[in-house]
Amino acid sequence: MAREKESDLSKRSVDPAAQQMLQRAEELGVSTAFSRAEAMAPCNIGGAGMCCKMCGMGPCRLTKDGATGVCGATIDVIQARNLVRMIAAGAAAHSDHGRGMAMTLKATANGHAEGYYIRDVAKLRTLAAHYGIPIEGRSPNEIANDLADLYLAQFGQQEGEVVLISRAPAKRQKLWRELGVVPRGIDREVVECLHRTHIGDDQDMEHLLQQAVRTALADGWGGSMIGTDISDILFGTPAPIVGQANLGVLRRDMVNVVVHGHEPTLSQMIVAASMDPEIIAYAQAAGAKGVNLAGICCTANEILMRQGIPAAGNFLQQELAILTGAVEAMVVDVQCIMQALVSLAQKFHTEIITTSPKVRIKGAVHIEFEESKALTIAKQILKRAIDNYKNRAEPRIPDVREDLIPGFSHEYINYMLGGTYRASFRPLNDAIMAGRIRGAAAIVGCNNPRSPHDYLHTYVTKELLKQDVLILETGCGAIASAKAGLMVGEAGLEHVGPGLREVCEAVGIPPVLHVGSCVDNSRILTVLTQMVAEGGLGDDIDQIPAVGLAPEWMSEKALAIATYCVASGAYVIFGGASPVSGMPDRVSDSDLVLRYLSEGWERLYGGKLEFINDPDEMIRRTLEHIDKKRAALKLPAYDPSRFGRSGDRRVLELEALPLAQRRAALYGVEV
Ligand code: SF4
Ligand code: MSK
Repeated sequence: MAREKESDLSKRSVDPAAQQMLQRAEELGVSTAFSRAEAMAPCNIGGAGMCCKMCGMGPCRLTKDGATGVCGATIDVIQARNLVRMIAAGAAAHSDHGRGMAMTLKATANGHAEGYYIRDVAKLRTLAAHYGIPIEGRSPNEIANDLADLYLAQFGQQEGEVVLISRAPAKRQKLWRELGVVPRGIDREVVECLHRTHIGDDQDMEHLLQQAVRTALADGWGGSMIGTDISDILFGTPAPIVGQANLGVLRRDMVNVVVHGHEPTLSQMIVAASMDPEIIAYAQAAGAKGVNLAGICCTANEILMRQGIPAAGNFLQQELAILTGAVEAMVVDVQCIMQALVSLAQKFHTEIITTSPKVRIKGAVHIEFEESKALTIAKQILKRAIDNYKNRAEPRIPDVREDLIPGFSHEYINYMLGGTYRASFRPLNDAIMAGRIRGAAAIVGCNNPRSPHDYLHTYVTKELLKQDVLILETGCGAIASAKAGLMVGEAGLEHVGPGLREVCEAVGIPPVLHVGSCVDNSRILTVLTQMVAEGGLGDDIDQIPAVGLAPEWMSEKALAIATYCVASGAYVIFGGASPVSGMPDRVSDSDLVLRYLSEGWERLYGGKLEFINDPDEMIRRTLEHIDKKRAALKLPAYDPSRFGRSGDRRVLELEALPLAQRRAALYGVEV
């Protein structure tokens, strides 16, 4: 019986900390996303994208060949409209985050943001110069004011091109112009998606999906990139730092405050406030050693990458953190926050505190964040959490945590490969060209209780590492790898292919690079662009031996990310269900949209989106694609037997030999 229980838990999560908390949820008789997913069978018509509720004549559910909605809409149009709206919502979420960052930069430049200042002046100047903003003889605040104005203008712009498009490879920009998908203004593209999908508007599947691409590009090469740029300018461009991940980062002897969501504006101030002597003294007066901050989801990634603040977990661990009974306050901003947190928290002493003017949850405490009083509000929140410490009952914190080294911004990747005087992507390109690194994979995205928590992320990551594929990760996928111990220097290198291992040992990097949060997928676009610019791997992103994967996706933002990556030339593989799967076994041609996302988009953009459930098939197709791209570039075929005779492994082998043999191996003769 006990063994049966254990195996049930392992079907829900591969993370031992999560398993312990799921066990606790069962003991307490409380529900979690895991148990609710089991109780909630997905609707097969909606899941196939074949239900339309765009007007009051419906909802129309199309389940037979030749069926149409009341208005005559066909299945492919209904599926495309549903998908376009999901992509628009995802792009809106990311981009509104970017807008918030631009407004904070403007307020900082004009002295209206308490506690903020410009930390990365070099990045500010580099970006400003790229856009033709004068920098010589001007103060950082003057330059920042102009950059903020330029970025804010991208949202309401009506004509022309979103300026960040200029950072893509020249050939790609030309293709986008020819195909009519260059975004004109970020808000305009999102609004046009909503307009076109209203009853009686755009009713051509391909034309609808063209607008989806334009909107997604406004996210990846627009709103998200703005979010990343300004976060770096205000809070510092990430560089490697030591961190920890998993629920075991919560402390018995400290007030635990978990920040959750996406925007770094408030969480960075909470980090600063938690180190303030006034707050530390306040916590000590309450009987705690101090305030322990930890993050969930992408807020975690933002403060982990920059300050090494530990990550308590990824998306599916937000409820599990509360189940420890050790969290005094969970402070949330925007995106990926489950409503269920409030009712769960009421069973413990945890307070859920909403802070964004955009997000309220019934039953939560609302303390609205304002930049002009940021530090004051951050201290107010922390004092409230400290006051709650006395209400904590005996906590149950899993003793599970892993070390990691996050902080691989594209600037740092550039620097680490060449050092201060010859920073460049040349060594990375050379390693790929030589076959030492077979190719690259970006493994990103969420958790989804429809598949075992973290299983697909970690399985696919580990298998690709064996095949000498360098991995870049963001979002909840990155936290999964961190918890699995794949982001620590040399740890786990024995499971890495021989060529990649040599590179990791030579450069001193983990084989899985933590690149940031969801909006920081824009960093991956920049890495790919810089690889193109470096030369030797073709003249556009679609020629690079690289694949993007989101094995456990669930959010609409993930679909926007997939779409801008495809339009940028990448092959993208999603695990789990497709929102436009159709039911080709019951309704022929209900997979028209699905096929178009693959074959149609590949013809246009050189990238494609596919949904694959079987992890081994994901890996097979990833490697097949990488090898196909290698062959097209006329690079040597991947051959791991050529590598692995240098680096640390060779040193260890030599050290194990008797002295005479070691000398013979080193010098070719016995000396
Ligand atoms: Fe039905 Fe057409 Fe209305 Fe959709 S838009 S709900 S298909 S009538
Ligand atoms: S938090 S969008 S669950 S990655 Fe960015 Fe994680 Fe996906 Fe939210």
